Amino acid sequence: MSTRRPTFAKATVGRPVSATATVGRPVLVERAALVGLVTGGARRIDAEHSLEELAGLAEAAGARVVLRVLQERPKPDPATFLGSGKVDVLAQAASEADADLIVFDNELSPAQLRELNKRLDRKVVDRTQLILDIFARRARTREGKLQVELAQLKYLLPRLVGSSEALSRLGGGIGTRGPGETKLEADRRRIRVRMKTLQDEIDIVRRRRSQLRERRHKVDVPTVALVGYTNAGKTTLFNRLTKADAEASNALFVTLDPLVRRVDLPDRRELLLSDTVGFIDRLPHTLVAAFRATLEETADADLVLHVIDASNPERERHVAAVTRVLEEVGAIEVPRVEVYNKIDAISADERRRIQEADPAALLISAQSGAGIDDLLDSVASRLALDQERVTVELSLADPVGAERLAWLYRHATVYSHATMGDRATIEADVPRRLLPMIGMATPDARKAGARRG
Ligand SMILES: Nc1nc2c(ncn2[C@@H]2O[C@H](COP(=O)(O)OP(=O)(O)OP(=O)(O)O)[C@@H](O)[C@H]2O)c(=O)[nH]1
Ligand SMILES: [Mg+2]
Repeated sequence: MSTRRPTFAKATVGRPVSATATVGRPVLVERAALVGLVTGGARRIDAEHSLEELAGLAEAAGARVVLRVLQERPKPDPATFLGSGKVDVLAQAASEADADLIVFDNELSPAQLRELNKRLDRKVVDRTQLILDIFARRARTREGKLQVELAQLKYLLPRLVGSSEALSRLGGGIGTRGPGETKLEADRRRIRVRMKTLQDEIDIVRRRRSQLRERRHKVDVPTVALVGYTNAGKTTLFNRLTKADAEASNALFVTLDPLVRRVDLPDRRELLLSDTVGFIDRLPHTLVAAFRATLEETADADLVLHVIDASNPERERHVAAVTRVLEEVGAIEVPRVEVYNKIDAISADERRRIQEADPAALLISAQSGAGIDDLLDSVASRLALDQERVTVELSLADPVGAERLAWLYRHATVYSHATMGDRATIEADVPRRLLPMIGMATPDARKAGARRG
């Protein structure tokens, strides 16, 4: 026993766990220690939430979390990330918790990764590698697999330099799925060649996709894309709207490959709805790049439904992360509706707060079906092609005025909103057939009126 006591708190400590795989062969579940850093200026609570999310990622990758460590430091140590002394303490704590895998909540530099591998004498992976691993596990389609492999190789390439020792430590399990061992041992040149091949194949798939997309445009069926943070409930909503049966579960990154299905609208028109890969805070850049083609489909949609888990205390951070990715893939200009899901799991007060903060927000429960009819109505009106730009004056003191204001935010696209005392002037695009809802005549009625007068 060392005389130095670890200063880290342990999450769970127990015997090595084994689970039974579906084939009946016992497999060893990797025991993971999670390590986060609170740097100067950052809030501890944010780092805690991030570590919590990392635990969800580790579980999605098939590991069991046995230790959590949060270290405060003005900035990461360039050589050891944690600082030399703390690495020793971590090594001790990890051995006491019987961890065989150490996961860092940040992206480690190639040098840090090498050093930590050596000093900790265990497999070390960072957040990026963990996410890449989950994607490698989940990719089902050829395109998905190509994209993940490309991202993994991009990540691996700079880490190959003189790292044969670190690489030889990689056994099976997290951080090693995807490119096989022979590829890991291959030299950089061979990896570059493979990357080029992958990119070419992805380009072919991508061209086919864009042809399909053009064909969809020709038939003039509007497309609506579901986007959102991982686990927000996109697939549950997709299944409800399309009566499909795609896999939805509480694990992170369940959906990777895009799905497109038809949805019938209440006004008898139809639309194509797509479900796609979820986003996450600090989504590895290699993945955004590899999944660019998939994500860019979003930029081509007529409407984006941004699904938000209203019950998650971190929802604002999630919204910000999704907005960043939308910007990155050029989808920020597409008309977007925020859909707050899981309202069955929040209080009435909370629901009111969300609605007050964003009058255009739609509140739903994909699980119970609450708010779904409203959502469909709202989507139908926003997709209505025959819109008319109108300026409406409303008295907010009058209940009818307040009701119309709420209606406008849900069914029209509001461009400007000016208030003076209790009067509001709204400029908005309103579907023509819905003009009577705000007390205006439809164009047909106006023509008829003109003929009479
Ligand atoms: N309470 C509640 N849970 C919900 C609701 N909608 C979805 N969920 C649950 O949230 C979890 C995630 O749902 P998914 O539909 O898989 O979420 P996703 O956004 O597709 O997730 P990924 O594909 O993994 O990014 C599942 O356990 C669902 O059962 C809801 O309205 N209320
Ligand atoms: Mg999903």
